[in-house]
Order: sequence, then structure tokens, then C-alpha cells
Amino acid sequence: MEETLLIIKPDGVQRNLVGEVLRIVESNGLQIVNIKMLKLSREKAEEFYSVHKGKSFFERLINFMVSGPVVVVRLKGKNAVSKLRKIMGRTDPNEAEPGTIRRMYGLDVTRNTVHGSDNPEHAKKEIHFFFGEEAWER
Ligand code: IDP
Ligand code: MG
Repeated sequence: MEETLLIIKPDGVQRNLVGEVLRIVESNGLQIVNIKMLKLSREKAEEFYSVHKGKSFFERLINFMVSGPVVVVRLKGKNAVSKLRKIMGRTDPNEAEPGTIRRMYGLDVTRNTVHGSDNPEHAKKEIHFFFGEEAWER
């Protein structure tokens, strides 16, 4: 069983899409292991997205991610990482497949409603980032 990290970004929380995103995720066979709502500090957001530091969209991304609360979700399931990426769709909602979360709900390439880990290694790190030691203890 693989694990992955989902974040419902500020635009999703703000538009009352938490239930809808979780419904889609759960109905695709991914199970919620842990979940919480929080507001990212600028420092935490920059650390989480540190691989994108220096890119043209970095400031816009960080400003967006600290603009309101997010919901972080630890998920498990068969091929959880690739399954979540598939149901999310591509980064730019305009390029995402019909029926994907980003295509249905994303507003633009920044405000694209959800984050999902891009590989199992990063998933472990991201789960630990938000759920700390309890992530290892389970
Ligand atoms: P991903 O979320 O599909 O993995 P990444 O390339 O890891 O995409 O980028 C992280 C986040 O940064 C995206 O989800 C999006 O919010 C934002 N982002 C990525 N590329 C752009 C861009 O070209 N313009 C504006 N924002 C972007
Ligand atoms: Mg990414």
C-alpha cells in the first residue's frame, strides 16, 4: 500500500470544495489516513515549495498558498501517488483532462485547487513535513 499527500489549496477551501475533492479522492479508492486544516506561514510555504525557489512563478505561488487556510490529507491506496496525480490532472487547468479536479475546479495555473506528491519519495517527505513524528509511528 502506497501513501501520498494531498493539499486542498486556499482557492478550494475558500470555494467550499473540500467535501467535493475528498469525495472524488475517496471514490477513486484512496483512503484518508489523517487530515487537518491549517494556515501556512510564509516560511513553511517556502520550505514546502523550495524546489521551485528562483522560478518566475515562485512569489505568486507562495502569496497564494499563504492567502487562506489549506486542508492537508494523508492518503493511502494502491499506486496512491500516480492515482492522485491522474485524478488531479495537469498543473494548468486548461491543459488538464476533462473530468479531473483541476479541469473541473482550477481557476488558473496558480490557483489550481489541489497539490499531490509527484513521487513516492517526495510523498514520504511531504507527509512527514505536515504530520511530523506521528507519520513514522503509524
Ligand atoms: P504540480 O502542482 O502539478 O506538481 P509544479 O510544477 O510542482 O506543479 O508547481 C507547483 C505549483 O506551482 C503548481 O501547482 C501551481 O500552483 C504553481 N505553478 C506551477 N507552474 C506555474 C506557472 O507556470 N505559473 C504560475 N504558477 C505555476
Ligand atoms: Mg509538483
